[in-house]
Amino acid sequence: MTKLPTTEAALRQHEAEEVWAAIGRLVGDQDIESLTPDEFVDLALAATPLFPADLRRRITEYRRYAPGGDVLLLRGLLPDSVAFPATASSPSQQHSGPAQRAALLLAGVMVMFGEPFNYSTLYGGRLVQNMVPVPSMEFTQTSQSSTGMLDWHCEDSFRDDRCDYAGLLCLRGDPSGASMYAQAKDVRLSADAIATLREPRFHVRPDPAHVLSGDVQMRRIAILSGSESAPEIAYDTHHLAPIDDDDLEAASALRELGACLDKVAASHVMERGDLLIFDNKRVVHARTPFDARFDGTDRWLMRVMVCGSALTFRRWGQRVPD
Ligand SMILES: O=C(O)CCC(=O)C(=O)O
Ligand SMILES: [Fe+2]
Repeated sequence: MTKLPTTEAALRQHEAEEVWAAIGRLVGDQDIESLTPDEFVDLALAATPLFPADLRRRITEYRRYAPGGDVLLLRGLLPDSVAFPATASSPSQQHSGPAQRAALLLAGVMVMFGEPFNYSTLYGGRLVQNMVPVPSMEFTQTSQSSTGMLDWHCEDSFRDDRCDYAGLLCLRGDPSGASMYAQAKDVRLSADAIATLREPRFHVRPDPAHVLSGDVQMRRIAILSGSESAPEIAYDTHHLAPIDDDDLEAASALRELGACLDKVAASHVMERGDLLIFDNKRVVHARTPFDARFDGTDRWLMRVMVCGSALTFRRWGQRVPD
């Protein structure tokens, strides 16, 4: 397994303490859960200047040219002294106390990438979702899984307005649950396979984490697109297939791609205070199995998805589109 393709930046403990205290002052005695999604993001915008200038500079650099790779790892964001409540028991569980402050901290970083959003069909439309194990979901292909591998996917490939970036903040780690990443620009395949993957010969089924009413049409897509130096990718191990069952060339190119992703994969075990941001158009990700205890001490990540395009955001006309 190769090293994570990333620029890494870390806050020192005293910087993390200062940011945490300043965010505490910003929150005051407000219950963040009572804010509308837009009010919450306005508060997150007020949190942005509280981060050290070097961290903000790294983010700008990453957004422009991603010099260190398409994954950005920021570390040490949560001071050691903070005690978090029991791990949330569902993706849409509300936050209390220090978990509210962590959610705002995460949003305060993510708002530097664009507009935080969620779909109304996903985890109650909450802007800050919990990636936590849920009983009886151990082997699903959703963030609620644990004992089973969460296989290669991009967030919401079935939507053409899928997020540009996603950020995962670790409140509680698990030594066996590794986050895995593969960059589209590292994919090496035969010229024929690449050409096939660049054609719209595939379609993708909705992600099972979404609660959808009625039949949603499978989206017709090319797997690879964009420039050769910074190619984009839409991929999902389980929900993607050639449109035509007889298209053996497309099926074979997909298989080759899957094997190549395994080869170029990098992994990182998230530790408390890590914030991992990935480019959802240029990176495919996965998570290795881990054991869930369901006793409040399980792995707990918070996620915020971001729309980096003001144009797309205006088209939605709301922060939680359908
Ligand atoms: O838990 C992780 O590391 C990633 C989770 C994830 O990819 C998802 O929920 O879509
Ligand atoms: Fe994911």
